[in-house]
Amino acid sequence: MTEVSALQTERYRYEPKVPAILRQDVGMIAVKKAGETGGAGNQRELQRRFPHIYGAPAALFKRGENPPAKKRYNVGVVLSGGPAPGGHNVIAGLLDSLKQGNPRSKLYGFLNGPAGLINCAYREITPKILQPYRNTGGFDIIGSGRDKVETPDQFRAAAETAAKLDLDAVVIVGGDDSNTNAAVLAEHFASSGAKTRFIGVPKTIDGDLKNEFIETSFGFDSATKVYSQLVGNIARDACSSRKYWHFIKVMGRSASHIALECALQTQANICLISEEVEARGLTLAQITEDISRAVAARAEGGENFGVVIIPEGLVEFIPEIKKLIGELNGQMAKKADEFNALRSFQDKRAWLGANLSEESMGAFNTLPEGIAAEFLIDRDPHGNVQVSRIETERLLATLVEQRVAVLKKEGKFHGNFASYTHFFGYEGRCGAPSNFDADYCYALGKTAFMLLASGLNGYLASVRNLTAPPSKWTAGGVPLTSLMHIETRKGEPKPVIKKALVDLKGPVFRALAAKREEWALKTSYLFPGSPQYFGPAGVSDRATKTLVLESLGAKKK
Ligand code: FBP
Repeated sequence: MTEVSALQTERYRYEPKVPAILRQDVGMIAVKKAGETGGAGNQRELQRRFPHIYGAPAALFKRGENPPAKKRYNVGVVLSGGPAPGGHNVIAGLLDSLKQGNPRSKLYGFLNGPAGLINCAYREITPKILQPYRNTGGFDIIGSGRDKVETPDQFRAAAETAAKLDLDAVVIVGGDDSNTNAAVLAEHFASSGAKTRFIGVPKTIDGDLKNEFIETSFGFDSATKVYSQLVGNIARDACSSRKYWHFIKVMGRSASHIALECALQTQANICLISEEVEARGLTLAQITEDISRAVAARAEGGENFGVVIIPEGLVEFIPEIKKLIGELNGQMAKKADEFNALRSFQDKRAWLGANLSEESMGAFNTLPEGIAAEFLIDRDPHGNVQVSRIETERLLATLVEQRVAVLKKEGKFHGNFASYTHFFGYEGRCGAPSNFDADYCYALGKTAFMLLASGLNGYLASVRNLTAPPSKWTAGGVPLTSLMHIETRKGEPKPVIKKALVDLKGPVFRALAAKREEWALKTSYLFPGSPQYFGPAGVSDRATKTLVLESLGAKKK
């Protein structure tokens, strides 16, 4: 037998806590309509592009007879985008329900994301194959990928795969871009009269796939617990050795939910929130000035150390850099052959001089060369700049160092400044799922099965009431189109799922805003410690501050 760690051995024994409604036999869970839905914007255009799936009602499970759940199904599953803790439990919930409904049903796992569906690359997932993956992190059971499904050839290939395997449904486990794929495929198959239905499952550590029906995406809970532990450990080192400022970038491609959650869990001195930077129109120079002033103020009290949390997506929210990235994305896509033929950074800079506006070229030239080059790295298949590869933490540490040197010369800074930079991203994406994510994901997998077995197409699995004990969680689905709007991607208007960014009027940001001046000056760190899987529920089953504050806020409304 393959050797496994002591924790893994114990986690195999963990039985996810299941919502009461999903504990019934699958044949006894019926669906009721639970409210009309529209889109997140551009309703008419969405209706035009998704005539078969737009405007369907939200669905809620209740006790009742559901004979189709007992039929024999062939189902495919795709794990898509960045890994998130709990993906294997989605498959576990899906497979267990599928087999409970009919032991002859089959589950096919497509390999390496949407590409597996296109290329008909798959493995059948049996209970035996799944067993060693239960309650484990990662997506390694079948791998993941970021391919965008959009060309006629890809649709044709996906249809061939579905026909070959006689698929009744495909479950796509993914974030905003991956669930956009799910919606597009659901519409395409419905319009061609094919029987295969598409169901999405809300995954992303970034926490930005949510609305009134989706309280959180899975993975956010586990990943923020890992990052908060690491930030807390660094904070403890900072106040022990008292000589370094730590600039820590945390993942979250656009939204700052991860940074915000980590700040609330650790009470770090400074936490930048990209959405606020954009709302206040703060330039790079102003951000640098704000941090430098905090550095100088802490030095007055002899505290030549501190912790700054930086959301990964920050650069896309600083007005002059946002404009630069927008122009780069457009030009690099429009003149791809020309740009890709350029070899040296100097050649690329010269090309940009001829293709960018003066303002954007000016912004590009303010960046240190190594970091400027990171802005030119290939876009992902959805046209996004790969912010995890831009060293914003180094950029800010360098600019603050330069600025405090000036303040020193002016007699406005009397301390010392030395910095370290960190990027916490991949450290948290594949950790063992927290109890919350293990339970939530198992329930999402069971929910996905009930949606497809109820004949629904183009729905996202929705499990709610998440701050209550799992037995009280509710389950159902919401049309994918209700989360969509139109955005410019690669210079073209495209229907995509709208990212839920940090709400600056919401309770989570307000909790930070109420304390951040105090935390900047006064060392008041919290040390969350490592994620716990056993022991007091107050520690091991603790929900994120984001979820708790948002659900309290929702109840007050
Ligand atoms: P998803 O939206 O796919 O869940 O992305 C999560 C994420 O971890 C982001 O936080 C990060 O920017 C991105 O993936 C990095 O992706 P990659 O590993 O492909 O570089």
